[in-house]
Amino acid sequence: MTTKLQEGILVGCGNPLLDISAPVPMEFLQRYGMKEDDAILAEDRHMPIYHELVDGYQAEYLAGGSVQNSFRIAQWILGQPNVAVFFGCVGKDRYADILRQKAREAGVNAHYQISEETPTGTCAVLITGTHRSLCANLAAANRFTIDHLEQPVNKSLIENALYYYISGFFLTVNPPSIMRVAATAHAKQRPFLMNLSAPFISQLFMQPLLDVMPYVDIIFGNEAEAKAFATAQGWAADEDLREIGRRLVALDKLNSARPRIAILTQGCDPVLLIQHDAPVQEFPVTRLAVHEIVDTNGAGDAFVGGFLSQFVQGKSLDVCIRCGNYAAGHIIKNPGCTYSGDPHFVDQ
Ligand code: 26A
Repeated sequence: MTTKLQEGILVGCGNPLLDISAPVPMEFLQRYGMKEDDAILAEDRHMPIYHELVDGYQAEYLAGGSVQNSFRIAQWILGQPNVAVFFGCVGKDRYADILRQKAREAGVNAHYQISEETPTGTCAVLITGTHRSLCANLAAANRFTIDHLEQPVNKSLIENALYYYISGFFLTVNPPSIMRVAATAHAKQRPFLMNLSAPFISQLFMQPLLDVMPYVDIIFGNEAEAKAFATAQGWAADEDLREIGRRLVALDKLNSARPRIAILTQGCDPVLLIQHDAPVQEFPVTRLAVHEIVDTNGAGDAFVGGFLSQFVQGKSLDVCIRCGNYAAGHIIKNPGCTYSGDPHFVDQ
């Protein structure tokens, strides 16, 4: 990176989770009623998963949480610390210390709210070949309250930011905080970016998602998430992804001077860029050989991280998306949403 960016120009909220990741047989997923490439919230019947992974499989502990992952990747590519500020709630325990340290190492300025009585959230990452299935036990992450954003230091961090990114996942925790950040972005005419995050968000949290949608300048999602949104909206179930993108872009928007953009990923098929009044653009993805793939956990988050690293530098959408693809390709070759060595993205 050549020019120095203002610190804290990117602000986001999310669920800080410690990932507990292990390769498991398909039978493991079936036993817990889970599907490949899905992400769910843990119910009581899923609670034994975490111990089972640690006791019976080769479990690895990795920093996780979708927004925090994206910000760590953006920081890795930027190479200048503290461009990104992250808010979320953790417990007072060893897992929180790990997350704090991993955020700091990556250069993310994490301002955690701390829950005294609830442990830090975890996410079981079940790896089956090139697929992954996520089961999040939010615990302390679910204790996030809007007061945290009202603390004077945090309030001014939000007001001074120029770009805002929040996951759809955070709709399960605290929609009022999302609305607060979205309203600030809107008042200051600064971009507010969101992610569909998982099919269950559209299935179970459609109303808060629709409430925030008028503020959303850029919406990210993958194929399954876009289809789940379409189905929940009652759009034709077999709707083509491009058409879903067009309809996402056409949903009501407060700032009509800046039409919404949808960016839809589809695994190793091309990324779609859908803009109002323009042909859909496709960005190819370099297909990795199976032996190069360590796990696909965090690929979508890394895509967003790469995108944000360029977006906050005012780069064109073309460069942002190509960097997203670069970042996703890199982290797939590493465990969880982690990187190795220096980034090698050339913006041309
Ligand atoms: C509310 N839920 C279900 C979640 C998550 C989540 N991050 C926030 N909220 N479920 C899984 N993740 C994170 O997604 C990453 C992979 O994209 C996992 O922690 C994992 O690092």
